[in-house]
Amino acid sequence: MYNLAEIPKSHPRRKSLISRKKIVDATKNGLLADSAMIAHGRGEAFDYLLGEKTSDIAKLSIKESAARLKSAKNPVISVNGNTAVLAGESLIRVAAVLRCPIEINIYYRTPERMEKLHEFLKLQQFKVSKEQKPENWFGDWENTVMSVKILGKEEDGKIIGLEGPRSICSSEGIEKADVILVPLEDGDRCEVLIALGKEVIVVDLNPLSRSAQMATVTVVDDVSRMAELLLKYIIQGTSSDKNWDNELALKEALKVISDNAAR
Ligand code: PTJ
Repeated sequence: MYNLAEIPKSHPRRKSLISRKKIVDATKNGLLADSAMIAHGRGEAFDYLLGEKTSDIAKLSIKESAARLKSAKNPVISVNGNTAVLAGESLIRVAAVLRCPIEINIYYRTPERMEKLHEFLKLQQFKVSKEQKPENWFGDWENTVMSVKILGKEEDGKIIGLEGPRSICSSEGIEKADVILVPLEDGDRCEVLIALGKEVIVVDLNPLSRSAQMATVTVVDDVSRMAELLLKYIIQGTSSDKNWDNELALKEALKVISDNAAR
């Protein structure tokens, strides 16, 4: 695999190559599920069709997500392996601004992966705490970032309606949450969370996936691009559309794909 320094800054697919490298390295380090690369490749294919940029409808969905997360009583950000590696730092910034926890919740659950992802996110948290605070955000950045709880290992909660290890969660995180951001989610967990009365915000490059179809708000965009914009919109402040029509948003995303394909 190439060295990042070898990719020219002007390379048209530089961002995509950097993401690939992150996924490859994290796989070698045991952070990711065996099928993480398959999931990433599937995402890449859709991103190609979306023009590798955040569409107008995705921007609108991110604004809606920002408003719902900001007005939630107990928001939580659920993070799996791919999300931690591609957007961990950005989502720690989002959690800091929202003052909400991050929960590591993985599909292919092993104690080793939980431990490694926890360590990885703690390191990222420390790194983010040393950065300049985001533009237009006021407060003590270092302390706010370091106060973000990284949950998941306690395994003291349950997602009622799911069987086996996938039902395990944190009582302080997903179990208690009213609004959950779950990038790269699996369809039946999304369905169960909705049935429990929670609002579920899904990020998925595939508008046809079951989770995309099941979510309260679906953002059809790459998780790393989405996370950066989400931070901006939360700080700016956006208002929620009480009549949000997710089906319409998904149709718009499909239209972006078909318009791009017809060019
Ligand atoms: O870390 P774990 O154990 O929780 O496992 C995580 C993966 C992603 C491996 C697991 O959840 C899985 O197998 O997912 P699927 O069923 O392959 O679904 C992944 C979905 O995420 C697909 O619909 C992809 O289009 C989408 N996707 C992939 N990469 C991205 C993405 N969506 C947004 N941004 C991406 N970068």
